[in-house]
Amino acid sequence: MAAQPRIVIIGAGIVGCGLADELTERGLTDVTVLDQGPLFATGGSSSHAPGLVFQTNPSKTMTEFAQYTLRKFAGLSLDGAWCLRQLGSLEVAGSPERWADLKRKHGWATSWGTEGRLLAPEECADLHPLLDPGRVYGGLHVPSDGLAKAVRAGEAQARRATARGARFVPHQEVTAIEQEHGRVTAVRAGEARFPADIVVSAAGFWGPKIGRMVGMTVPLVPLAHQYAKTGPLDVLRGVNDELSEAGLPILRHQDHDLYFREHGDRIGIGYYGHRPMPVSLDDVLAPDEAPDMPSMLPFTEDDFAPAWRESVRLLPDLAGTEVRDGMNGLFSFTPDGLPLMGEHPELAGFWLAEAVWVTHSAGVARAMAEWLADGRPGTDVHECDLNRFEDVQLTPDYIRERGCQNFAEVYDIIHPLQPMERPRPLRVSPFHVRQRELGAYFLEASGWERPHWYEANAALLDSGLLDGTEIPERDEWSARHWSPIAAAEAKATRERVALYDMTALKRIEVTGPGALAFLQYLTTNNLAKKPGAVTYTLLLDESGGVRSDLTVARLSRDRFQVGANGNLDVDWFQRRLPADGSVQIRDITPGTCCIGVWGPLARALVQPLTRDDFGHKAFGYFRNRRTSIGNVPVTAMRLSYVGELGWELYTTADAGLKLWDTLWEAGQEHGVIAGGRSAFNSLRLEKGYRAWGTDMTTEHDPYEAGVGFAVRMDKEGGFVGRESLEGRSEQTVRRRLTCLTVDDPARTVLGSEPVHVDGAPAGYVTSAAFGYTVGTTVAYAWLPAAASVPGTPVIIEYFGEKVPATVAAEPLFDPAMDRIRC
Ligand code: FAD
Ligand code: THG
Repeated sequence: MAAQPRIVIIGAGIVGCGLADELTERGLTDVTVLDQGPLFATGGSSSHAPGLVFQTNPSKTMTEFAQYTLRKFAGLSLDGAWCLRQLGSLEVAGSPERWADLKRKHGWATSWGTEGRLLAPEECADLHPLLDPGRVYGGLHVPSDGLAKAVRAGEAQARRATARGARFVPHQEVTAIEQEHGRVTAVRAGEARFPADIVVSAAGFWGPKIGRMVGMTVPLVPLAHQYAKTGPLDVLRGVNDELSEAGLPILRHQDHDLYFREHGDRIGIGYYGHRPMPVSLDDVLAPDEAPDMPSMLPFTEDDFAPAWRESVRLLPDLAGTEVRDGMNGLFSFTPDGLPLMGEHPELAGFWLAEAVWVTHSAGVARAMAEWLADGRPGTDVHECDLNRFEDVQLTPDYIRERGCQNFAEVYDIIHPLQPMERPRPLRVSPFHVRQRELGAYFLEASGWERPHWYEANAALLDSGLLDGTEIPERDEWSARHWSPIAAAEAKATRERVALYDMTALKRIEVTGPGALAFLQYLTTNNLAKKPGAVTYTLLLDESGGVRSDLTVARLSRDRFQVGANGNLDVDWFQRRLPADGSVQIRDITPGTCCIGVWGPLARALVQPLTRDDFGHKAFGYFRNRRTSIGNVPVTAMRLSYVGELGWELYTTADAGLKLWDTLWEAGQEHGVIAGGRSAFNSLRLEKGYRAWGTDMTTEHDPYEAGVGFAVRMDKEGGFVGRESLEGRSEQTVRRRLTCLTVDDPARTVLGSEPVHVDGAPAGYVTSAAFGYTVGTTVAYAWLPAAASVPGTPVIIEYFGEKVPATVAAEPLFDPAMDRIRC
C-alpha cells in the first residue's frame, strides 16, 4: 500500500460527498470521487430529495447519525446560501393511537438526547398555521429538526474535501473493480483506470449493481416514492423569499403516510401510502438517456389521489390550488430499513455506505471515515453492519419482499416485538411440529420462528402453580405479543422443569492446532482449560468496547464450540483467522439444534436418559461433555441463561425431534413444560444476564456493562482491547448498566424509555420484563454511576406517564447461586 491509501469513492451523492469531507479531515487526502452523472446534481436520489431531517428514531444509533447531520449541515453554507435550516419539525397525530405513539416517540427523543415537546392541537396550529387543529389529537415538536438542501450540502462538503486534496470526477460510470490476492487494486470506468487501495461504494440504490462486480449481494431494493409540489398558495404569497424558501416547521401526518414542506409559496408533499413500486436496476436509465434524471420516474397520478385528499383535509388552504409537479423518485430500502455499512467479507478494501437517507448521511459518513482511518467507528454501528444478514436473508426474493414491506411500514406504528409477516415461516427448528401441536405463539428473529409461549400451558394458569403470584392486567400496548401464560411458564421453570428451544442461538465451531491461541487472543477470559470446560468470555474491539459475549466450550484439545450472538461474530472471527491455515471456523447453527432443560427437576429428568453421571460432582457447573440422551448423541453443557439447574443439549438437526420427544416423554412424571421466549426473557432479567446488542454494545466497556468478571487482565499474551482497559475498573466507571425495579407492580415498561433522576433525563431503559418470581417489572437502564446506587429513586417515562422505580442491588434472583451450583 502507498504511504497514503488511495481511496476511490463511487458516487457523489450526499453520502459520497460527506465521506470525502470526513476522510480528508482525518488526513486521508488521496480521495477520488467518481460519478456517472454530472456534479453535483448527479441524477441520484440526493438530487431531488426534499431534505426533511427528522432525527427521532427507535434506534439510538440512527438518532445520533441524524443529530450529527443537523449539527454539521447547519454550520455549512455554499456561496452564502444555507445548507440546512433548523426550522423545527411537527409530527401530528390523526388518531388516538398515533397520539399515544407520539408520546412514546417523545420518550425516544429524550432517551437519545434530543429535546422535544408534546403539543395540544391549538399549539400545533400556532406553530403551523396552515393546519386544521380539528384534524389532530396533538403533535410532537422537535425544535432542532430541519430542512436540508442535499445538493448544496453535498457540494459544500465536496469543496472542503477538494481544498484538502480530494478530486471529484463526473461522467465516469464505474464498470469494474480490479482485484489481486483478495484485495482491491483499481476501479475501472470504461477505459479509465483509477488505482485504489480502498474502494467505497456510495452508489445509493445502484449498490447491487456495483456489488455484482465484486461477487457481493447488496440487500437493497430501489423503490419509487411519490413527491409532488402544489401550485402557489395565496396564504404563502410573499411570505418566503427565494433564498429562505421555507419558514414553517417540516410536517408529518403519518396516519396518512404524508409529509410536507414549503417551497416558497408552494407546498411539497411526500407520500408513502401508495403500493410498493420496486424497480429493477436493469430498467434504470443512464444519466444521458434519462429524460430528467435516472432516479426520477414519471408521476403516476392515480397513486397520489388519496394523498391529495388527505392533504387538503389537514391543510385546508390547499383546496385553492392543485398538484402541479409530481414525480416517482427512487431510493433504497433494505430488509430491516437500516443502512448498509462495512467491508466486503472476502474482498479486502471494498467497503459500502449505502441505503442512507440525507438525514443520516453525515453521521454515516463520519462513522465510515473513523472506521477507515482508526480501524473502528466511533459510534456503535452493529445494526447497520452489512454483514448482519443470514444467508436466508440474502435471496433476491427475500430482499425484494422485505424491501417492499419496509416501504409500506415506513410510517406505521410498530410494536417492538412485531415481526414482519412475510416470508414466514422461513427457518424452523426440528421441534417446530411439536411446538405447533402445543399451540406455540411464534415471533421471528434472524429468520427463525421462535415460540414466545405455548397455549397448551394455559391449563397451568388455574393449576395452583400461580397461587400467590399477582399477574397485573396490562395496557393494550404492553399486552401485545404477551400472554399471562408466560407467567405460568416462568413459574414452572423455577419450580419444576421446562424445555427451551435454543436453536436460534448462533453456534460457531472453531477447530485446528491454532484454535486455542486464536480464541485466547480474541477474547477476554482465560480459555486455556482442559477439554470439558465452558467459559463465559467477551469479544472486545481495540478500544475496549464490548463486541459480543460468548460461551466457549472446549470439546477437545483443538475443537471448540462457541455460543455467540449473531453473524457479526462469525464475521469478526473470519477476518482475523491466521494466514497459516491453523484455524478453521464453521457456522454450525443451521445444521444443529439445542434444547435448554432447566429447572430444579432438570437432573431428575435427564439422569435416567443417560449412562453418564449428571451429578453435581461428576458434571459440574460450566462443564461440557459428549454423551447421549436415549438414542440421541448430544453435547451437553451445564449452564443456564435463565438461572436454574440444567443443561443445554446440542445435537444435529436430523436427531432433534427425537431429542425433544425423548425429553418430553421422560419429563411427564416431573410435570415438564415447554417454555417460550417471553418467560425466558423475564427469567434472565431476574438473574441479571445481559443481552448483547440491547443491554450492551461496543459503546460500553465491560466494567460499565457489569461483565468485568469475565476479563483477565493478566492473561498471558494479552487480548484484543486489553490496552484500552488499562486503569479502568468497576470503581472508575462514569455510567453503569443498572438494575431497576418498578415500584408499583401494576405498571409495565418495555425498553428504550427515558429514565429521569432528580427531575432531569439521566439515561434510558435497555430491556425490561415483569419478573414473576420477584413480583414486579425488572428494567435494566444506563445511568450515571452516581445514580446507580441501590435505593436511588428514579422515574421511567412510559408513553408520557411517570412510572416510579428504584435502583436495586443485582442480581435480584439467587445472588448466592444456590439454584445453579447444586
Ligand atoms: P445518491 O444520491 O443516489 O448517490 C449515488 C450516486 O452514485 C449517484 O450520484 C449515482 O450517479 C452514482 N453512481 C451509481 N452507480 C454508479 C456507477 N456505476 N458509476 C459511477 N457513479 C455511480 N431522505 C431524507 O433524509 N429526507 C427526505 O425528506 C427525503 N425525501 C426523499 C424524497 C424522495 C422523492 C426520494 C426519492 C428520496 C428521499 N430521501 C429523503 C432519501 C434520500 O434522497 C436518499 O436516501 C439519499 O439521497 C441517498 O444518498 P446517496 O448519496 O446514498 O445516493
Ligand atoms: N448459551 C450459550 N451461549 C451463549 C448464550 C447462551 N452465548 C451468547 C449469550 N447467550 C451469552 N450470554 C450469557 C450470559 C450469561 C451467562 C451465559 C451466557 C451465564 N453467566 C453466569 C453468571 O454470570 O453468573 C456464569 C458466568 C461465569 O461463571 O463466568 O451463565 O445462553 N451456550
